[in-house]
Amino acid sequence: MLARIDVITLFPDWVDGLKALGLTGKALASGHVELKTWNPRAFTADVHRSVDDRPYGGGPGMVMRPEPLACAIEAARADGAPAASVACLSPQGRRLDQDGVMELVERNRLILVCGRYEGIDQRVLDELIDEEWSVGDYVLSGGEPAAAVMIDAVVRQIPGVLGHERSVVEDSFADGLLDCPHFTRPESWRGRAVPEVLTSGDHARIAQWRRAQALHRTRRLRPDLWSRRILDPDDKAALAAWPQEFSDK
Ligand code: 4GN
Repeated sequence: MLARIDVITLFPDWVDGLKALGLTGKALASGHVELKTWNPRAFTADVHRSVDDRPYGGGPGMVMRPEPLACAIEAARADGAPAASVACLSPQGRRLDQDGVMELVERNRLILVCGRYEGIDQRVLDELIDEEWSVGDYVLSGGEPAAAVMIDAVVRQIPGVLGHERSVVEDSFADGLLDCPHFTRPESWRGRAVPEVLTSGDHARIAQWRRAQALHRTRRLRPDLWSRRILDPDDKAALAAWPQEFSDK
């Protein structure tokens, strides 16, 4: 189970911010997982502490210099228990989904490398990076926001991190489905009533309604997920109990 995350970054504030905020902050403060940042700038030897340089072959922008980055990765790797791999966040990476999150949380340690500028020198990737992950098909100006997304998704799966243990299993995607709708007081708000079933106190019926809603939403909004779903007995029971909710209204 994940106990430690190391992030190699020129902007440690991006990642250290996670320690102060919300659920990730609580998980880090309570010692469920340790988060440590390593700044390549601290591994520079020149007077200007430069971490980037002009690209061979010309062109716009700068490239991260290999040596400070490599030294930061190696320092992180040498500190503490061995990590199975070093990962980099990039648009070329494996697309992160809930299955990927569950794989990552099983590891004892994650080392995440955040690139900046036009990119990382390819030789560092070849020499020291074992895997690449992407949080979606778009370009960010640095790997930090992608790392923050990955860290948040992973940390909330560590047992004991969520106050309500049930919330994790009932989450969107825990079961390959989108989440059901949620309601709180008042029972009527701006002329909109809470679905009657939710105030019925019939917990089995409520669970079936929620499942039918999740199935309906997934079919309507995410046909890609829907086409891969094999309806299990609970799905079929929910659909049989709530045919109107599932039909397209
Ligand atoms: C990750 C990193 C997008 C993602 C990134 C993503 C920084 N953009 N989709 N940008 O997960 C040059 C050096 C681009 C690293 C990279």
